[in-house]
Amino acid sequence: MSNPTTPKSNQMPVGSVQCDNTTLNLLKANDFVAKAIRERLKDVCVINVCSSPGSGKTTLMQETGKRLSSELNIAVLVGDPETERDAVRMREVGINALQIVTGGMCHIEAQMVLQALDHINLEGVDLLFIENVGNLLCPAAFDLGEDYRVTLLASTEGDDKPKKYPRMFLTSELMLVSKADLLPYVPFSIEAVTKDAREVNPNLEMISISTLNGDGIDAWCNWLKEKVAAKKAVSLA
Ligand SMILES: Nc1nc2c(ncn2[C@@H]2O[C@H](COP(=O)(O)OP(=O)(O)OP(=O)(O)O)[C@@H](O)[C@H]2O)c(=O)[nH]1
Ligand SMILES: [Mg+2]
Repeated sequence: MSNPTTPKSNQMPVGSVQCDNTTLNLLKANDFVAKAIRERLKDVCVINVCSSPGSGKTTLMQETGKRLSSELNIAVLVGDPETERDAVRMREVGINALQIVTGGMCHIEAQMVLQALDHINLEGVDLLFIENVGNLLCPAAFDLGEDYRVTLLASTEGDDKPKKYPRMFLTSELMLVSKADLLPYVPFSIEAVTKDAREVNPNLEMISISTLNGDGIDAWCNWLKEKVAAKKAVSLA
């Protein structure tokens, strides 16, 4: 579970120095709102789902909803620069979903989540996914009050991404290598990507998944159930 005393905005790759700048001050304001979200969602396990555009976030949420809705009450906030298409896709499979249209912005900010919370019914919800805008850069800096950050990296994107976009992988608890069904057809090494990602973040967990043939989906669902149970145990303590 992410530690609220070390904001994601302040975590830097090993061997780099953090400079004081305007953006950093804005991020400190974002961290303040993220803290308010954590206070408000004490009983809900919140997962911030990040990736490049098209890596399979919405498809995975749909599949997860289908598999877990009999056990867990799931809701989704989904961010996109334009359109409500992803929220519509979630609702088509019976998931309680609300679209955050960022108006062209390349990430979700905590204040957008805080506003959205007033427009979605979270009564009895165990698990709230926040599908971030497709982007491996900006979303990394914005704490959304989540308990866990999960980053998808599709096999079609290349296995060099963790070192090129380190902050995303540094600030995530889990990396999902998605579209694993395509691994036989693309030059992508699970060993290489895991090695690079763990050099960036030694604590990063990894599961390889495919929504097409079901590989890794049980492991992913078990991971989620564990995290929901852990959050409930903390909130009841
Ligand atoms: N081969 C394969 N294709 C997949 C898999 N998961 C998703 N896709 C396809 O990848 C495309 C993008 O999937 P989405 O779920 O829309 O991706 P996304 O990350 O939500 O995209 P944005 O919200 O636009 O960032 C769709 O055509 C999916 O059918 C998978 O496991 N294997
Ligand atoms: Mg999507």
